[in-house]
Amino acid sequence: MATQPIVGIIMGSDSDLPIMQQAADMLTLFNIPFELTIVSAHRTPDRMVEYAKTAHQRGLKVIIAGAGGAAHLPGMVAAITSLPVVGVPIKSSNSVDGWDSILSILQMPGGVPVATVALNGAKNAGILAAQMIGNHDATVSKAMEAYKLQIGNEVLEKADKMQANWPNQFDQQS
Ligand code: RP5
Repeated sequence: MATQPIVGIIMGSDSDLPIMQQAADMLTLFNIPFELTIVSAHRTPDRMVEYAKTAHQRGLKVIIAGAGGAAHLPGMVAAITSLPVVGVPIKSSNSVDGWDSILSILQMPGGVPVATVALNGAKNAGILAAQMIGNHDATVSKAMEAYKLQIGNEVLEKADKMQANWPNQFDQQS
């Protein structure tokens, strides 16, 4: 496994880490080297610009950016870099109800997309980034196929257990 980070995980505050950690966990599962740090659009704007400007030349292929409330980090990073940006809306202490974070990240103008996952959906952000990497990495792609099979099998096992308790409710085995 290469040790040079190819995915950047950034977040507006350390208070976002319990959610953003889930993206890191998925990248770890797929053996994808990543870096992880705090970059705040509002509190460290120069650091944000520097991070986004240098991300490509530093070898990153995808950026996962999470923020809550007036969540400008993913969109502003996407405005600066040519890399794909996956945005994670976070329900934070300054969120009204989470919709503020979602809409701040989702409703980007034409020309500057952010691939926005669900509220607190950092797990899916990690998987989406891994899928992007898998386009050019057969090992990651195979691991992704195995992961999909595994989560499907987990559902089938649960269905079998449910069937045991409710035997006459559904008899299809697929
Ligand atoms: C956002 O404000 C951060 O991304 C975080 O979700 C939220 C609250 O930040 P803290 O006040 O906890 O540092 O910029």
